[in-house]
Amino acid sequence: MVLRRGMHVLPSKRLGAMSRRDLFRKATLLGFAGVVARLGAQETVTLPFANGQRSLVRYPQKRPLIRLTSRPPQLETPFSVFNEGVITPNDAFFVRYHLPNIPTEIDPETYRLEVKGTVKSSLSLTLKELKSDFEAVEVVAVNQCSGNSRGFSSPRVSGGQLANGAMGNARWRGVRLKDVLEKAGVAPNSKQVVFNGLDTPPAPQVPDFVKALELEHVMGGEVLLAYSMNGEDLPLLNGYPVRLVVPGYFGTYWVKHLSEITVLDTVYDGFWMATAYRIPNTPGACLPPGTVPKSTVPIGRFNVRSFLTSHTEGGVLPLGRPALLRGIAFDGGSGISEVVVSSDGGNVWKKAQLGADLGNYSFREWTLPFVPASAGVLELKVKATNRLGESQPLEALWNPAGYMRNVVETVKLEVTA
Ligand SMILES: Nc1nc2c(c(=O)[nH]1)N[C@H]1C(S)=C(S)[C@@H](COP(=O)(O)O)O[C@H]1N2
Ligand SMILES: [Mo]
Repeated sequence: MVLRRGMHVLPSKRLGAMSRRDLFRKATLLGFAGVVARLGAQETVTLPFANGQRSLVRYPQKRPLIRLTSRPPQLETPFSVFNEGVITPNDAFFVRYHLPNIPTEIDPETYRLEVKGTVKSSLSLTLKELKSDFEAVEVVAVNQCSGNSRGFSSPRVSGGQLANGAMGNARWRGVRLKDVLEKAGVAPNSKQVVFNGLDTPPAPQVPDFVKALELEHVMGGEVLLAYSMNGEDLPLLNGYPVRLVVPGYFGTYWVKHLSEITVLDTVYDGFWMATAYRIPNTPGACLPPGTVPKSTVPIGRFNVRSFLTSHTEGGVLPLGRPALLRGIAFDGGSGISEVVVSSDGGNVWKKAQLGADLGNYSFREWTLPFVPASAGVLELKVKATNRLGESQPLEALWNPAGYMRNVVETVKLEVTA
């Protein structure tokens, strides 16, 4: 068991004749066949809401992550990871699936990406062709699950009870979907592009996980077919060998193990577009708590969010001693223009300094020197504004799916004399 678990981290020079690909296959296969490895004595964490007890579990290519479910694997990133840097390491990146039948082994030689539907010529691309026949491009972009932070909804709502760790920021490398569609030749009157991956439903009556984007959105050129994440192959659980990257849009569109792209001249009406992942089409996508929406639209871009990462709830700061507050902010693609921090319940806001700009779709670091001036409870509030002037509400908005939470976060610390 221990040997198997360690296999995928052996240094490459000790591998002898085994190729990297052989190793990858073996590692993924053994990892999944060997049940999820326990970390010695089972470690647990408690997320800050009712029934928040979770186990930390270790999957292949991953460090210990917070388990929401195991079939399919749904793993949340421990929040402390977001203080390690603005790029989320591959082994710490969250994992979300809907269907229990996920691929546990993918052969990059036999993998094909089909492009079909209302196109002049259908394509069946190998991984090699995808990498060599189209221009490679990169984007640093946040992937965030629609249900990120759902566990904080009040009144509570059904769905995965996630804290703030169903998000991550990575440097994605791949090719433009636009370029691939141009090679296939999109027929006039085409409307949408539909995406399917290699995971499959457990029974015929369960809808396959299939998503759609507007053709116009795709032809803007920002949507990528990504084969690399932070300079490495995608981890299996994050979509190896190819996933869709839809900068600024919620993770639901970022289809993993992408195998089929279909251009349609109609609007796709499958379950995961027509029924699931929809938000009320009200301002802020919110409703009075406990009510149901009159009409809905598919979820789209992120709203503005910001977090304090350097200090966590319940932490202690010594009175009069200079501290450096640090955190991250992001939005749906216009870019963060300002982050402010309040230590007096939202009366006075101090402007933080913004860190390196890795592009409008990335986490943006912020820092603020701070000297605690009085002993006792200290409440820090963080609020970001984007270049469109959009910001965050002081009171949490509510909708029945617990989507798009972006309240100004408050972290309570203790200042000791
Ligand atoms: N094939 C496939 N792709 C998928 C999903 C899925 O269930 N199957 N879930 C989507 C959802 S809802 C999210 S939030 C992201 C999560 O990406 P990650 O698992 O790499 O963090 O994957 C998306 N892509
Ligand atoms: Mo999601």
